[in-house]
Amino acid sequence: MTRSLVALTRPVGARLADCELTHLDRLPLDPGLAARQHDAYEAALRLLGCRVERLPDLPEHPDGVFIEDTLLILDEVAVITRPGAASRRDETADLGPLVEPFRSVELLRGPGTLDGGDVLRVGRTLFVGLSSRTSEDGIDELRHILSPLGYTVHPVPFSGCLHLKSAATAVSEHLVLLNPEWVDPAVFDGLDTLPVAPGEPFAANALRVGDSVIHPSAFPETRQGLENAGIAVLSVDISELARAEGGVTCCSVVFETIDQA
Ligand code: CIR
Repeated sequence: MTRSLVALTRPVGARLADCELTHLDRLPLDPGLAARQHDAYEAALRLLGCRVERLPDLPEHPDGVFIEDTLLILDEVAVITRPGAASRRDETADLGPLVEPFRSVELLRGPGTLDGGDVLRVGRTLFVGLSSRTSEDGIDELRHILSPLGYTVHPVPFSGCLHLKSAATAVSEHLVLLNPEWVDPAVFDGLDTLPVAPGEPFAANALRVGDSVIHPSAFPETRQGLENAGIAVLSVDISELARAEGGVTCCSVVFETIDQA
């Protein structure tokens, strides 16, 4: 029996330029360049030990590449979400059979909504952002599924960005990288916090893989802060995906699996 890391991804779709945008102005967007950056992102996941499994393209869904919003995978269970943007709701349609080989599957049925980008796990605590995509009802439904498994679910108010994990991510089991302008550090009472560098407001989105993080190369000062805190950083250029309001967490769902030898 060996434990290994799996990263589920989706390809960049040809319609990426028609993506949802909430806090950003629409800029020209080259899906070809985004796809090449996405290839390099997947290579970074492999470098950190993940087996990357690309799920099918969703040609009708401009935001399909941002798989994180559609799926949570915890040790015990997978939860298929009910995304808050109507244009994204059907991105979950094919997920059940794709995820069943890895976990038992639960489904958020609504009427509430929840995007995976709002769910920050630290140990057995889930901090869940209350956002334009994630409602109180969605959080309640998630709590109903996860409380019996021993998870505590905390709603978290924040502002200034699309998802909670644009404002804060866990870069180790006890350290949260955050933008204190967007989320109150007191939310993470009992954990250590590290602020992003001044002038790099979008730098709080880091993807933890094992003992390292993948982090956008656009934020070198925050990278320095992470390294000073003892975190190993692998930088990737995701500038084109960032124009679609995407970050490094939202392009994959990473989890541990046990392979029977
Ligand atoms: C959206 O607005 O839904 C996409 N354009 C971006 C989603 C980014 N997802 C994430 O940060 N978890």
